[in-house]
Amino acid sequence: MLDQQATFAQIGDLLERRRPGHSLPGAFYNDPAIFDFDLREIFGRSWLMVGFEVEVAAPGSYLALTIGRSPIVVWRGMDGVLRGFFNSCRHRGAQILPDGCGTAERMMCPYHQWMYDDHGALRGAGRMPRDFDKSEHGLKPIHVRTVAGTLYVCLADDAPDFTAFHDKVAPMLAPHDMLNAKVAAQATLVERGNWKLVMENARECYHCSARHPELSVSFPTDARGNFLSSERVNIQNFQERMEALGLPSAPVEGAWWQASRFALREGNASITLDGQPCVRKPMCAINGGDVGSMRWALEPHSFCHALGDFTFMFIALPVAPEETIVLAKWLVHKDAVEGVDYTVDDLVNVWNETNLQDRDLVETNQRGVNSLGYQPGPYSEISESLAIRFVDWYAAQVKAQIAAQLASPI
Ligand code: 3BY
Ligand code: FES
Ligand code: FE
Repeated sequence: MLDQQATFAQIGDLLERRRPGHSLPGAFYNDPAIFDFDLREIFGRSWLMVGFEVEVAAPGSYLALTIGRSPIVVWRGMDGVLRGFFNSCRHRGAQILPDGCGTAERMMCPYHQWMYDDHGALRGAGRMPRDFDKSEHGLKPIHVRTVAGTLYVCLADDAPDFTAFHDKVAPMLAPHDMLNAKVAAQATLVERGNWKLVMENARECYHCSARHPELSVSFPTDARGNFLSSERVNIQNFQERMEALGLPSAPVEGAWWQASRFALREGNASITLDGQPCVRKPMCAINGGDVGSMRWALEPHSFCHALGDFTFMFIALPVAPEETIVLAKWLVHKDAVEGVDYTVDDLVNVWNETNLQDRDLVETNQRGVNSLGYQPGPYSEISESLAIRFVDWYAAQVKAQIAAQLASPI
């Protein structure tokens, strides 16, 4: 405890001395103690996007993935109710289901075959004493919520309030009909960089025109940091036009989330190699599927784009101080037939290329911030406003958690 308090005090002190509007002191990008802190206090307390409700549509279907060092599972019970659990056995802690999607009416631990039902209750535990109380050894629950077919979890006992995010964003996502969709492709990328470098990079388009030629065809890479104003596109007109079509579009945000519909470059209706839709059966058919991009993003780890023809999800999952997994998913209309209405190559092309290009940039950034010569540098207020928003949010979270922990009795 003393050690932990000393570490907290050091982290707090380092943050106190950071220069506003500048990248973080180097330790925030490579120090193991700060990484542990991030897993516990940031990823352990925030709402995190994990995928789409269609991945857990049928009774018994589950989605298992590892957040930091915590395997979790979102599981639809046989009664149709979605529940979430730590995917760790209550015997000696083994991970029960492997990461991925599947279907199970019960969950059996592969180690000593303890058996749990779809409510997380322990039903079978062989060779335990007569008075062993199974009811004391159910799976530990986590919070699960959905918003218009998108899926979120929070591992904390007390989750941050979800209401405003849900209520404001649900009507914006609803026209994209994500409950009548399917995951058409997924990609996992291992990046040799701290998760904050992954996210800072994901939160700015300062580098986009130079480094993302494919994305730059359709994406307003010249726009200001929040994509809401640009010399080329009159965003106000665009949003008014979209609202008139019944698509809520105006920017909304809370401390840990943001959402808005923004215009693609003139003449483009999707984020594809030629800027034209690549799925013949649209998810949102309004205006012929030409509806710009409905973007939503959560601190600490995600951004998504819902276009007329597909939806793209990007989430960052920290693995080690200098290693992060980027998990990407592409959603299309459930009736779109591969090879007839779309090809996976066309669907994934731009974001796959973009993610690979970003991986290089993140790894390049990591090598430089590890240098003895690294000194925090200034963000561009015009082009990196969302990166500033991300580090400010992070710093505020860290400070709040440190204050709470240092104040709590030992
Ligand atoms: O946050 C976003 O939506 C985008 C996607 C490309 C780069 N990044 C700023
Ligand atoms: Fe799961 Fe032993 S660790 S049954
Ligand atoms: Fe990028």
